[in-house]
Amino acid sequence: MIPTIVSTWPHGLSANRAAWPILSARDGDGSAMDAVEAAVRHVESDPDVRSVGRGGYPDRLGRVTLDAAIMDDAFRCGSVAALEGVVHAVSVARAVMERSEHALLAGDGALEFALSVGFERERLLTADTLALYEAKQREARAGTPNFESHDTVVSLAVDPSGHIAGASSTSGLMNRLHGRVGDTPIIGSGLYVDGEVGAAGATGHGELAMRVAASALVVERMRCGASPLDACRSVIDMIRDRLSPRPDQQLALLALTTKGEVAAAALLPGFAYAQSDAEGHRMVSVEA
Ligand code: SD4
Repeated sequence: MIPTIVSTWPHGLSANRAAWPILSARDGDGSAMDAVEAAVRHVESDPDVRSVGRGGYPDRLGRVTLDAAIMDDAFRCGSVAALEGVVHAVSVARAVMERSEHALLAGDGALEFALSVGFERERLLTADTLALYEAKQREARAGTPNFESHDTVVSLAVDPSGHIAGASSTSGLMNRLHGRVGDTPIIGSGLYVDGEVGAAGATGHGELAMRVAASALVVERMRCGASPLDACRSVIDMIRDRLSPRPDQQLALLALTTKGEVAAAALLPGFAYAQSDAEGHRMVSVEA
C-alpha cells in the first residue's frame, strides 16, 4: 500500500503524523525524502526523547554527540557521526549528501561543515537530561548502573510515485566512550535503501548491527525473494545464533518494500513502530 511511512518506537507516531501531509500531498507529488527528514526532525526537536537530538543522552564525558543518516532510492546518501551542537543532525546529513562530495562527515569537521552551510549552533543538553546523566553516573560509581538504551528514530517511507527513502538519528547508547560511533550513520548497518527492492533500518545495540551490516543484509535478502518478515527475522536469528549478544542487548530491524509492505523483528520483547498509510496512523508491537 503506498504511500506508507514507518518510524521506530512510540515517538514514531507523532513523527509520522508530522510527515504525513508531505508524503500524502494531494497532487500525488509527496516526496519520500522530504517525509523521512520531516519525521526525524520532529523527534530531534522533542527534548523529552532522551536518545535523539535536543535532550539526547550524553557520552561518558557529558557531551551530546549525534549520529544521523539519510538515503534515497538512487544510492545517494549522507551521514554525520559524533556531531555536536546542531539539533537537526538528519538535515546536516542531507546537506552532506546534497552539498558536499562526501558520504560521511564526523566530529569537528561535521560541525564546521554544518555551520558553513547555515546551521546554527546550540546547546543540546537539557536540565532534565543532565540530571539523568548525573544520576546514572552516581549509579555507576555505586556499581549498579542500568545503561540499556535504544530509542533511535528510523523512518522509512515510500511515496505515491513509488520513490523510497530512509532517515535516522540518534545520540547513541548511554555510557558510550567519547568518540564512539554507532550503526546509525553507517550506511548498510543502521540504514539502507535500494530503489529496486526497499529499505531497512536498525535500532538498538548498534555494534550488533555493525558487525553484520544488518540493514543491507535485510534488503539483499528481500532482493533474493525473502518476504520483509522473513528477511528481518532471518537476520535477527543470525545475530542471536552467531554473535551471542548479552541477554539485555536489544536489536530491532524494520523493513519497507517499494510496494509498501512492512515488517520488523527484534531480539527482545518491547520493540514497537508506528505505521501510517491510507488506513491511518497506528502503533504495531513486535514479538521477539
Ligand atoms: C547506537 N543504535 O548508537 C544506536 C542506539 C539506539 O536505538 O538508541 N538505538 O547504537
